Amino acid sequence: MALDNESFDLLLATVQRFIRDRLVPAENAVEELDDVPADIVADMKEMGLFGLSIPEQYGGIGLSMSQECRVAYEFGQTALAFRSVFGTNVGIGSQGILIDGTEAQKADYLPRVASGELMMSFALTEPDAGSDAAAIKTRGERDGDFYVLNGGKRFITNAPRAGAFTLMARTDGPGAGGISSFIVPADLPGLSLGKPDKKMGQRGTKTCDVILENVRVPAANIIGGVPGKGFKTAMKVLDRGRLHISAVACGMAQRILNEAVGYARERKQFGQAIGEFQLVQAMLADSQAELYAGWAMVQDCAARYDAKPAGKSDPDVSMRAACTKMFCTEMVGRVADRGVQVHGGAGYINEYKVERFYRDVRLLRLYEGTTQIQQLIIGRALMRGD
Ligand code: COS
Repeated sequence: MALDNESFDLLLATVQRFIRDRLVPAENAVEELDDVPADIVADMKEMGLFGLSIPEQYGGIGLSMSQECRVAYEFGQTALAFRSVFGTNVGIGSQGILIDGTEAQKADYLPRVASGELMMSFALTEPDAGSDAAAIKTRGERDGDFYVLNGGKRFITNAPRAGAFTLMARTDGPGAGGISSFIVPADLPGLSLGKPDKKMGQRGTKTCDVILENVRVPAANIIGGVPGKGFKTAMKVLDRGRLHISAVACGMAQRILNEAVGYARERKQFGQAIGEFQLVQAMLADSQAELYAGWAMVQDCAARYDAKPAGKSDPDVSMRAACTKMFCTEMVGRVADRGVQVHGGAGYINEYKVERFYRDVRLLRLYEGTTQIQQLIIGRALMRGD
């Protein structure tokens, strides 16, 4: 699945214009409102951004992983809250259905996901199960043609905006094999939301708890129709998501580097632009070289992802996605730190955006698997000899 080159180039040019003319000028408004303005969300729907990764047969644009990463790189170059609005529809919220869903589930949900009419969100994490995803406690008890869900999900991105969740619950014994993935409409009786989380950064993104009290979900809403496969579905979704986040990290590194270079050219000390000093150039050079390495990893891994059979997991690609996520998200942390350093005291002041980006990128090393979880995935793959 991929969009033809000519159409993709047009899409990319439209996205670049949209980011430059609409999103960058609205960055401060997002920060103040702690939300993305409704007219921008409407434009995103109009542009088809909610359906970037959904195949054309379900009303989406049908980008390949390589193309999706290229678009994610562009959206990484502005406030991360913008991408987050449609990010779960393109990625972790909908991909479980696309990868492992039945034909009926795809036909029922994906067209509404692609248009943005239905916002979807991914509910795996719980208060006692973050990195140890196979330890989730949310239960799904079979009752005739239904499952009754009880439990709680934590830090769920876009939960306040979601019309439905891809939600993992335990339908059988302990461990990964006892977990099923459900499509859970947000308006089912017994489903409620916690207070919005107050976060270190990424203002304008929405996360909160999801509480399930005797929520009756049709058994037909188990993704793929077969219980016990939900953990693997979640892992496949995350492999893909980790690549997408890596591309976002590279985009943000590019933006921060641009800000730092711009400042280094303008700011004068000791009678010349600070960028003329080799110690400042060294910081810029380290950031450029690391960004180049990270983006090369994203492109290589996305090409490998596209080359494997669709929907099948490949341990080598999973391992490389973990390498890429680890490197790119750590890399953007270093680039952001240097970006602040190049700005000197101004880098600590809210008026300059590097201060905000420094806080925003911190999350990238945590969600969709911490750096330590990526190390664990890579280390295990090496020991297994994948
Ligand atoms: N694709 C397909 N299947 C996978 C897979 C992948 N990428 N990774 C693991 N599996 C399969 C395994 O092959 C195994 O299958 P079998 O039981 O048939 O052998 C099963 O899933 C269980 O795997 P494993 O034993 O490796 O599970 P662990 O409990 O040890 O957990 C980690 C593995 C730590 C990698 C997993 O829990 C994880 O990714 N944690 C981080 C969660 C996360 O990213 N949370 C963020 C939430 S979203 S913001």
